[in-house]
Amino acid sequence: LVLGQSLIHNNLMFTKLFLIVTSTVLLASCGTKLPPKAVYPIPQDKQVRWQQLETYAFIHFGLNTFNDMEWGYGDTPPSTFNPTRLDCEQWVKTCKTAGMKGIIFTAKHHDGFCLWPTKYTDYNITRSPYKKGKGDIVRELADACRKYGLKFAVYLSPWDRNAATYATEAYVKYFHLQLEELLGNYGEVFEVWFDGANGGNGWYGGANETRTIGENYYRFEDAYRLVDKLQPQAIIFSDGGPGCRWVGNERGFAGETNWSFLTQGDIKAGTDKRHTLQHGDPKGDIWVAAECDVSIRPGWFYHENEDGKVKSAEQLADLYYKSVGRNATLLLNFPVNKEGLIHPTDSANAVHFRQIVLQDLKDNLLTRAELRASDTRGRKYIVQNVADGSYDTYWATKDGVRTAHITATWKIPQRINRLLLQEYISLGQRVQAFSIHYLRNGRWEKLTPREETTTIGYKRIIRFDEIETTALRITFEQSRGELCINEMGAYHAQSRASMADFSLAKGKDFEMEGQTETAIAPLSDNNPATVFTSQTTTWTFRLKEAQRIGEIEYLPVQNDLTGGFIHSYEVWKQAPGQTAWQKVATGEFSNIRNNPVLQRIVFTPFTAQRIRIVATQVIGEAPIRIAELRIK
Ligand code: FUL
Repeated sequence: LVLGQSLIHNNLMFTKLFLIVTSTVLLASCGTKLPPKAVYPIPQDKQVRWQQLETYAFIHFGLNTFNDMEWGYGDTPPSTFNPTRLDCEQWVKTCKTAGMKGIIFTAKHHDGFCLWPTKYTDYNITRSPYKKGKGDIVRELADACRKYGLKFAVYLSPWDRNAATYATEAYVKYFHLQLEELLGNYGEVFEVWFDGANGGNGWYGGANETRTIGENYYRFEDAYRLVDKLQPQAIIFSDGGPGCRWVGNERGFAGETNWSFLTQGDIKAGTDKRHTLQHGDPKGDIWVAAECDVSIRPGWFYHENEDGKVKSAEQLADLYYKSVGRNATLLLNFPVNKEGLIHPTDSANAVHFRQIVLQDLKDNLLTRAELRASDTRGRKYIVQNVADGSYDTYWATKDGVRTAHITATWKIPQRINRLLLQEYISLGQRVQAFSIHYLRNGRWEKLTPREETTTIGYKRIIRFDEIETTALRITFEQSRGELCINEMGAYHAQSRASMADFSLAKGKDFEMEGQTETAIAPLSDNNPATVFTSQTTTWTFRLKEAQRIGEIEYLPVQNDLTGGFIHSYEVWKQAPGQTAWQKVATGEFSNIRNNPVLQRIVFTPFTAQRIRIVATQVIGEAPIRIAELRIK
């Protein structure tokens, strides 16, 4: 028996050895068949799956909804929470039709009011008239999500303006217990959302004071361990991750250049490193992709006076291109109203938005093109993989090859105005620069979209003015490693969002008459902190090429109530080849001083060579100060 055993053992050893030797020989003979080496940092599988969700919804609902507030103080009685027609299935069906893959719900906002019957505080839904105190909206929404196949997630505010113990150790225990209760009783969640706001003052059980907390006050490391234990598949959001990061603004856009990396320890909650959050850190050592949170209305919570300010389907489509199309996810907020429903305007615009995006990216012209690559790693990594619609197959280059191009050719000319690129991020984010050329009258001409062609990441969609061509060439010019591209698309989109933004800052598409380039620089840099100060009330823009114009956006100076604000305006156009000016719009920006949110003037699109904006009435103190001005 002993002898027999050792014979079997020897035999096994021999077989193992044989296998190792043969597989080594085989791999050596076709070494290029191995995938390229990962370029660190790389995402966890759950981070890849999370990014594949692309668009998901936020729902802000709570006492604020009933008190017309954004940040309740923590002292409003639960009796004011009284939705009369609440229907979580209506929220879920709306979100689903709008293409949202999941919903993140404000289970507790900064006012501390809990929308589930928590055992840890009385400041909760059981003390409200809703279902005579028997309601549990976290449960209702989790169930509705499951019923319609959406993922579910929770927002639990660390800051709590109701809790008497806030800023002491007792509160931290309470916060962790609440987290445990939420994560343990409502099934699977895909994300846990920890907001960075800590405004300081609050009701705090009647103390009515300002409280400050230290850097590690919430013991987030312990909270994260709890999440990993109870919900290992969940992504943790906080300003700096670890699962995903805030994009540094609440307006729904990521940087054109956007790396999915941060440097460990660099971003603290409530940080001001907005530039890093918006663009990522190219030298970072941890994978933390960006999430773009934005509300469909100016506020996060429902306010009746914002019923006329719901973002249009076109605006939402624009944000899709600036978030999902820039290597981030789009977290779109729906403020549920006092009845407990998503308002019909919000729902109509969101659904229409989805249709625009689907329509824009419906027909991938590359599936009918002949594709060639200047380099290919081997049979498993052929260039045809980029147009096969499968995420897991990709085109890759040989070891050491970091620049290459892909050419698509068609027998008949194609009209194109969108290009989609995806990197196989499981092996890291690599591309640092690329360019697009197309065949025009038999020559390769460089395409100059109005945005940077730098990073790609999980997904990048570039919009440009329509071209007609029989060949397109994408050149990957600089990369952190071998190229791994898993999907590419060329499309002819119909939507108005195809009208690219004109970038005043670059002075490329227009000139502003009578103003220096440095003066106009802040106008469309997407940074509300940089302000254009104007001594005049008339601004004339000369377009280098005549363009179709559909919209003007004006963001007044923020955080400064002195102004000056444009209250009433006129817009004039000069058509190509003409000298006469024609008035195309007049109007006013009501309530601009109290609520200096983004203002829009939408026209029936017209073609113009020059545009003039005149402020016919100014409020606040002169001079006029403009944070952003965009002509689209
Ligand atoms: C912010 C919060 O202070 C807002 O109220 C809202 O919840 C938003 C999503 O995050 O920082």
